[in-house]
Amino acid sequence: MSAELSPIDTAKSIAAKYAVQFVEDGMRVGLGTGSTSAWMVRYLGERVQQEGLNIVGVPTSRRTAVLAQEAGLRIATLDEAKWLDITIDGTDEYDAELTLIKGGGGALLHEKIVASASDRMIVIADHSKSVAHLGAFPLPIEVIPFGLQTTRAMVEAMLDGMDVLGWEAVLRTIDDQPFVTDQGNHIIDLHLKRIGDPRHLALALNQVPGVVENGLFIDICDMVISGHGDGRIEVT
Ligand code: ABF
Repeated sequence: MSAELSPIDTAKSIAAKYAVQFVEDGMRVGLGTGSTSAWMVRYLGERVQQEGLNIVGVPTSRRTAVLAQEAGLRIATLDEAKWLDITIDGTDEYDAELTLIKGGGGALLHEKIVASASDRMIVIADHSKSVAHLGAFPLPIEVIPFGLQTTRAMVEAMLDGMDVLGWEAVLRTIDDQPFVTDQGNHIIDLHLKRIGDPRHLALALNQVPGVVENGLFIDICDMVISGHGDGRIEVT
């Protein structure tokens, strides 16, 4: 563990540093959002400076776009890149099937689009994100502003028949106002405690009118690189 980093930051930074080795010259790279991804952007910038790598980054959020430019990375929109060679992003939970819960940072929509438009998706995380069953972390969904509370009620009604232990749907707020995503939508956090059938739930959620996307990433992640506070790395 580095002397000046806490165990959690050591875990995040070593996972991020390990992941950037998979980026090759000429690649189009999806850049994730969150504190672990911030380490990745920093290390990727260092590789570009030191090795003269010719890569282009596609940020998954405004926050990441700022970090990428500060790190000296060339960035482009997803439309300009068209398709990506690799995406490296964080997560809130991952299970043994590499199914993820993402969206704690409110960027799940762009993250899922970018990750799905990539030949390879690598997740970086501290090892606390590893779970036997998904759901302890509230599942974020992105919903449009129109009829927000009605959409929330329809989601809760749908959850009643699902293989979950909890049913509460909570509008995410910041400073007592609804959180607004980069896309101008809102986030509802679903407190499900345990998700028995992620595939069924993901399909049912996106059928509810007003729901744009959900934070379950299924069959998208190819590899998880997780770090421990003592310096160990696990690759799944
Ligand atoms: C982002 O990374 C989000 O989807 C997820 O919520 C977040 C995890 O944040 P951190 O890396 O700070 O734990 O991709």
